[in-house]
Amino acid sequence: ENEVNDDDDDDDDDGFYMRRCVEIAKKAIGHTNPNPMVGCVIVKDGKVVGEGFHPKAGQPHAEVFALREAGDLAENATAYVSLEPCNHYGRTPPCTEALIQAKVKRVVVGMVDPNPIVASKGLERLKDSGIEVKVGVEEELCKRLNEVFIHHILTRKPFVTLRYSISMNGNISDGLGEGAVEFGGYYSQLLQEYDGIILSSSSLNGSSCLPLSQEPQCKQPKQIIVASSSNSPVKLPLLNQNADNQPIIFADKNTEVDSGIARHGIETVVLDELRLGPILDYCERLGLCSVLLDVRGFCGIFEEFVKEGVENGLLQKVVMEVLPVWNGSREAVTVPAKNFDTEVRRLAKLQSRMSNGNLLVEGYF
Ligand code: AOF
Ligand code: ZN
Repeated sequence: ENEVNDDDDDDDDDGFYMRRCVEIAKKAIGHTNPNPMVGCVIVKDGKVVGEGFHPKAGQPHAEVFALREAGDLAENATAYVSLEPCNHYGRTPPCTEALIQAKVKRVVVGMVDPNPIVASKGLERLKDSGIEVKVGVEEELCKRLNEVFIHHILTRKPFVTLRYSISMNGNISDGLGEGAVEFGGYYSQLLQEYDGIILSSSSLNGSSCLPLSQEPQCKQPKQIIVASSSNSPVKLPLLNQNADNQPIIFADKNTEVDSGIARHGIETVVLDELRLGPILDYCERLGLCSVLLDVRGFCGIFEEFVKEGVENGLLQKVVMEVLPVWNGSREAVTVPAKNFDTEVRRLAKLQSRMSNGNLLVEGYF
């Protein structure tokens, strides 16, 4: 017979409050890099007495805000944190000391901090001071929340997601599905999440503006425009009118770039050979921790990028939108797959959901 005990109830509660941590951590989506998104909830006698999240690098950590709100009620309370509390002096002092000083009784942690300067030292410090510590509650959820942070802190390379839309017969579509850029649409969410977006100049020609998020006052990713000489010339009207978020253009020696672009102070980087690797290195130097490789109709250069990205392990994730259309046009193209070094590669953690009548499928390389 199954025994039901108090421990099981505790586990349920722990999961509940940890999911709340993740929910509030997401309030800072797109704003914390290079830091993680972290949420903290302080619970005393079954009641939430404090909540906090990390808003931005340089600002206090989640625990600090939650402890401030809880005040004296933090004594003998349980603190839930989606990421192991830090034990180092960085831009801010250690959260372990703040928790110890506040005399919390128990700390429940979603995941160990992969940052080598923290990596379990925070947990040890808490245990050494007599606090009860539990680790790994809703761990998968917490890891997904910080997939960019985990990858970036361990590799010092941007987390790269390949995004495209396809028809039911497997052709790449140059349009986005309905509702994708609307408030709450999946594409508009991606734009909020990612630090940078790589687009081909050919996918922009003809459109009067870049596919920016339509959400008011939200952050926009840095736009990286790849202008291969095999595509049409890059023209000025396509560029962003917003002076503090100008795009960067990557061109090859033969690309025709409108002279007005330089006059407007828009940076153009000329590479001998347009390759994904060097562009991502440049993104890293700009401080972009995550980059969306946004494919709108396959042009030659993006075909090369996908091949290079898959073969050299530069891509981490795929987001594919399946549109309810059959594309039988002459120009229809498919996702490049032939002549890859590795013939079949299994993606991990496949997930799918509907978004405005379109099917979204995500997976990890
Ligand atoms: C936490 N809670 O809310 C955050 C943590 O430069 P600092 O002081 O902001 O430290 C950044 C590092 O601290 C970051 O790389 C990560 O390891 C940890 N972030 N830790 O306990 C938080 N943002
Ligand atoms: Zn901290």
